Amino acid sequence: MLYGLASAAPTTATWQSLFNLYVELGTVAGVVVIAWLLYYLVKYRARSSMAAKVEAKEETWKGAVATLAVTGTVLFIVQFQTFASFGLIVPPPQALTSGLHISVVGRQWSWTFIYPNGYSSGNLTVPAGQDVVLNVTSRDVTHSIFIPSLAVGIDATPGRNNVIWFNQPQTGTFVIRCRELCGIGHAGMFTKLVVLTPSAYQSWYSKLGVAKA
Ligand SMILES: [Cu+2]
Repeated sequence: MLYGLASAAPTTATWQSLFNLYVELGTVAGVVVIAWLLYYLVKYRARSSMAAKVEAKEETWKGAVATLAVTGTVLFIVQFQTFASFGLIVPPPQALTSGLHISVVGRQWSWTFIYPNGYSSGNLTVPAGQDVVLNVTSRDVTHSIFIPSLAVGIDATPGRNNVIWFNQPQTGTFVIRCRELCGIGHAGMFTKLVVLTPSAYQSWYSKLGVAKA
């Protein structure tokens, strides 16, 4: 729990473990590189003898080979997780067939959520424990919808329909914000996700005024 993720949803946990792995590898790489620098700083401190200069020149090649080896090893390790993570944002078949589909339109500087019955709102309200599929686009410039505590987000691109999904098992209220700099009102482009119990959601949804077609 590095920055307080609220959700126990499976995709959120996977993102968190991926994030933790990158932090751990980055920490190891940082410690190795800085220790190496300090070692060389002492070992090859200014000396005037020719033998020391020749030795330093030979060591440069060793350093280059070692750097490539470390970089290659780290890339080899992270490629598996990186490629696996690409599949995380793709909704599984059951989410596409039986999930709650909501259209999301970004504009400077607000979000609109359109429900299956045509009702639209500036907030997102969903039932807990259900797959929610967001079909995201933009009316003007590129935005990016982001729910930090669920580790869910995708770009809102004009002329495109980008799909993201989540399943939040617990009720609560979460911040939704834009994470793509989109103009002078960008910082204020946030709203809320309200996760209700399934029965509370049903009674909320059944009372909605349906927008005129
Ligand atoms: Cu924006």
